[in-house]
Amino acid sequence: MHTTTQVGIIGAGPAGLLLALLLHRKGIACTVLEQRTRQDIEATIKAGVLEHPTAELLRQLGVGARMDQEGFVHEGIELAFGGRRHRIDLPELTGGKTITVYAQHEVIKDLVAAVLANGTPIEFGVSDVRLDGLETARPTIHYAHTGNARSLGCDFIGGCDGFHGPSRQAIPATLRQEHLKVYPCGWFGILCEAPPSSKELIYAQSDRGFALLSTRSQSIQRLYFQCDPSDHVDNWSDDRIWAEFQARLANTEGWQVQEGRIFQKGIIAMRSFICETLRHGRLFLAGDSAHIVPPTGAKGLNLAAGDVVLLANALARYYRDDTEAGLNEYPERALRRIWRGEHFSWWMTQMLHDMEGEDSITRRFRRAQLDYVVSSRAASTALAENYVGLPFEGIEQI
Ligand code: RFL
Ligand code: PHB
Repeated sequence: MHTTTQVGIIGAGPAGLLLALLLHRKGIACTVLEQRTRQDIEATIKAGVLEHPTAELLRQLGVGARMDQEGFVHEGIELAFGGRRHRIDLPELTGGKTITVYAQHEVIKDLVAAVLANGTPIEFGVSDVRLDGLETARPTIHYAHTGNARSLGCDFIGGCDGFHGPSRQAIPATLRQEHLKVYPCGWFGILCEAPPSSKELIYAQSDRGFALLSTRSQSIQRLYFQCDPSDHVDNWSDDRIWAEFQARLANTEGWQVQEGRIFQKGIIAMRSFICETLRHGRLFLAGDSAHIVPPTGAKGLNLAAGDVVLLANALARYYRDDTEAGLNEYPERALRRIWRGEHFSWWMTQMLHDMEGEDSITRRFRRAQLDYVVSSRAASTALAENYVGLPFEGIEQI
């Protein structure tokens, strides 16, 4: 079966779903193709922190109601080292901006419901996705659905299929400009039933490595600690996990991590990756398909949102003014924000993690940097303004 649309979007993650909503507002038709089931994407545990501009974008798109009801606005984060916590006051340092803690799979539920409600088709459970004719005016996405061969003819393809998807791979390797840094550590993440240990997120640096206390609700907490990326969750009993958190968050302030039943465990790798070739003919990459950050800066989903605001505006300009000028500018404009987010994520990571094989001077530099960040208003401000998120370019045109 062959169908047609204006923009074919591959991937129903934050990038693909937000792009679909933004295009609908501009009167541009699209179809979203997703390899997993709706249940699966609505249950996958990923991000938790939404930047100020991302939360605003969700509100502007009419999908912020549940976030405002069930999410948590945080006005600070804490950096813990040397047995003490140091608060970074976000609104005070950024002219009133905050972050919102609201789980990515809840954002996905809200976005899927809104995309379907406005009549944009999402085909779940597709397989064998193949991109064709990218350098022609009418590219095609070939795929299979419930065993049947299908194709979607479109004017443009939004490659929003994450790091492992086929879109980036459809750009010839000789044309792709890529940058990769693999970190010698990973994150061990858990979800547990416990009350919050702290009112705000704690990013902790210790002699045993990094740990992060985050939250999901008054009764569910999200915690991470730095681990060997080749380690396995089966090596970590619940007792061993809690002993590690207690050791890394040991302090002289008389508070303790609240323990509880652990119901989810996982290990993630950490890398910085950028494919600067965001456009190939009629294919445009956005989100994790083009760039990955280590999670320390809480930037991945937020960068994806910034990309699709620019991409939707460029596509709208194409249909409105019959010009490719906006589309031609998309890579350069998007890459400015992407590189800023990449650098911030790397900076937070190197400041807070012990890296294998590092020398004693590097370790001492880290402490000197942490001391400076919490004691200088200029340095705290630099952290705060990046953490709450720099403004999305083109947001006024959505
Ligand atoms: P996604 O979310 O990976 O979505 C891509 C979608 O494409 C589908 N797909 C395909 N569909 C059709 N055909 C194919 N062949 C396909 N191949 C793949 C996939 O099934 C999927 O549904 O990419 P997107 O939309 O670019 O969004 C990126 C974000 O998901 C990611 O950057 C964040 O989760 C990163 N991240 C965080 N970001 C933040 O902004 N704040 C945070 O606090 C934060 N914390 C995190 C994070 C990521 C984490 N993990 C698990 C990597 C914490 C963690 C632990
Ligand atoms: C989360 O709550 O999952 C989370 C919070 C902060 C980060 C990364 C992840 O930097």
